[in-house]
Amino acid sequence: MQQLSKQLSDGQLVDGRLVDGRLVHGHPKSLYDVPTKYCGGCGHGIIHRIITELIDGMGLRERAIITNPVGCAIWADLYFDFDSVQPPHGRTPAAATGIKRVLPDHLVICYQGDGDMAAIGTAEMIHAANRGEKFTTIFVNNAIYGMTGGQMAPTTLVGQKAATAPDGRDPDTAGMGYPIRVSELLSSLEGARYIARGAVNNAANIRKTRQYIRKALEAQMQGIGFTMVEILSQCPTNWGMEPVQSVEWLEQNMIPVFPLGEIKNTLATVAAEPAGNIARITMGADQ
Ligand SMILES: Cc1ncc(C[n+]2csc(CCOP(=O)(O)OP(=O)(O)O)c2C)c(N)n1
Ligand code: SF4
Ligand SMILES: [Mg+2]
Repeated sequence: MQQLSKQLSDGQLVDGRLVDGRLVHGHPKSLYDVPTKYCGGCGHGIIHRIITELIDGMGLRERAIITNPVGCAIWADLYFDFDSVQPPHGRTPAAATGIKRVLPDHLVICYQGDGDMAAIGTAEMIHAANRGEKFTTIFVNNAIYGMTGGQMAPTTLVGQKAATAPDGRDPDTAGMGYPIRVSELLSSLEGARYIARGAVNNAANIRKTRQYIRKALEAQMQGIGFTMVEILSQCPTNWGMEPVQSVEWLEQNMIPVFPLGEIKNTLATVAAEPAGNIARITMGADQ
């Protein structure tokens, strides 16, 4: 018992966690200590927690700016105790581009849902990634439009029921298309330097997701181009499930379609060079 007390008192609080000690989560300074509007079992709150722990740990609260999406995380400015902006639906990459270009020494995070990013904001995101804009996108993929009542999103699984697909998403007879794998799509762009996909359905995946986000934020602060972490996240309310069932559903149904891991990692090779490894053509005056 004495040994345990000594270990606890020796532990240091870093990023809101005890390291070298064995217990206790502190409350991140960057996260207001208030009840949230999110439903029980929602993944957004876990993701907020990870982001704020990392911002605290990196000592960047005074230089952090987040662009909040239109979607259930539209409430995020009630929880994040650092600067935030609320652009129109899908336009957060454009806003994040402007902010990062004007304030390059700031940590700029572009928070987006799957409807926000992969439907209405597809053009903004593809071009921001292609230009190698130096902000970090946190892409919350819950395979549904959460805020507006469970309509089909571009990431809704084949066969998954939604308010606008009551018999399940049907690419063949109903022409609803297939789930878009945004991370794989953006990975083909030269300006995208780091893209990973995590999940928040269990402790191991949360831990791994945290590592991906840390890597992306650190790369951003080193001036390396576009970075993104996609996060598979549960929406028990619109999936019509209890929270426990929803984390199992995510594991069994979403992960096989959206595999976890680092999809693209060029951090070691590209460092802070200009985006793109395509050979540049030299054109003389006579050409
Ligand atoms: C221009 C515009 N079109 C449509 C909407 C309605 N709308 C609000 S949130 C939303 C979808 C949100 O889904 P998602 O981005 O997946 O976020 P989630 O709530 O699932 O986290 C839509 C279509 C809007 N607010 N503005
Ligand atoms: S509707 Fe879904 S995404 Fe929105 S707060 Fe509830 S569980 Fe979360
Ligand atoms: Mg969604």
